[in-house]
Amino acid sequence: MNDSAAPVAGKTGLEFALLAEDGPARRGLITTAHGPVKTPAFMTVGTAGTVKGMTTEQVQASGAEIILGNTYHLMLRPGAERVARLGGLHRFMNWPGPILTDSGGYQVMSLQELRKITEEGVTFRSHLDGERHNLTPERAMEIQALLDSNITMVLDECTPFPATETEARESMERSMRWAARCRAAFTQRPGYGLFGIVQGGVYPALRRTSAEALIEIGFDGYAVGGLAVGEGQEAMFDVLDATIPHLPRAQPRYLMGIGKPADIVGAVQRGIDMFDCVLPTRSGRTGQAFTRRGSINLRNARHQEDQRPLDPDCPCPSCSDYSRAYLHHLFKAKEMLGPILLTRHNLHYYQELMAGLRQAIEDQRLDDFVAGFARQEAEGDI
Ligand code: PRF
Ligand code: ZN
Repeated sequence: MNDSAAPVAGKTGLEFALLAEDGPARRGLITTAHGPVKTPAFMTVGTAGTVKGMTTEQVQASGAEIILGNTYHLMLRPGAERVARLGGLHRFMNWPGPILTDSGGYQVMSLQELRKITEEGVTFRSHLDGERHNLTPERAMEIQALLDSNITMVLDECTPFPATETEARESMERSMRWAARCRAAFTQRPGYGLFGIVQGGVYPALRRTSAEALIEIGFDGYAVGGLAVGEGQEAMFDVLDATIPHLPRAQPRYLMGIGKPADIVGAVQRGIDMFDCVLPTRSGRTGQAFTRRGSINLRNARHQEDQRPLDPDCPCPSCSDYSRAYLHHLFKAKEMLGPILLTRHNLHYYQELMAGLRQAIEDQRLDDFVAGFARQEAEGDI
């Protein structure tokens, strides 16, 4: 504990308590209107009002405290106004805990071929029925309020990679103008917050300018966007090293769309508090499992008569109740239980990793924990 342990009331009503530090790494607690979130936290992705293949009870049992929803998908189907009439996203999907929603800009750019960015916002055609839609900073705030999102993200542009410094600057500057419009349109409520998103590509000076512009506007937390777009882990860590020192110590930091277990570990060491990624759920559906000895594919023939659990050190029911041979069979037979059991395991793996990181920071032994993590991953599956 140190003198910053008392909760810091965010400018718009989200509290963040910094409980312990180990070098740049932090152990904290975010308090939302729908409950607390221990950090460093991994947010399970529930894009379209569901964590694919999982009941919310299974998501909770994995140790997840907060899930992520997507403005883009929910505005198209079933529609934000409809979700609001049905009592908000928590009630609609039976998830009582905190929800963070991404703002839609990133999903429009990555999922839509027919899209146009102007100063006003993004125009695109629905991938469902071809209908035209407009997403402005103001509408992105309105949609996330209708969903009843606890943590709202500003509308931004994830600058494509590679980009010249001029391209990255122009893109970042527009995202900063959008961030100011989002802040002006966001309605403050206790237990709810708005996060800004740092952009600037791989250019340290642009990242610093972006961080300073957001701090000047004032947010409850700060995300680092525009990464995991093909730059590689070393360049990503370089961007974090150039960005994090310019972010406020007393507020949460969120690395968007990251990542592999080793990416998360390195980012926590550098001072990131929150993550989200489709990897545990998406790869669970294709037969890829994350284990303490690296990742393995259950479709591989070497598992066909292997009676051992997927990961002997994992406490999850997919590992205690089923063999690798059975999981292999489910994937070969294209049975839906395969993706369900593997997604559940992967979610447990990610949450166990975060719990290990949190405990190591509390105990001031993060370096030892990271060394052990790397050693085990390198040993491989035996
Ligand atoms: N912006 C938003 N969401 C995101 C990203 C971003 O830059 C990324 C980075 N690839 C993932 N999700 N709004
Ligand atoms: Zn397991």
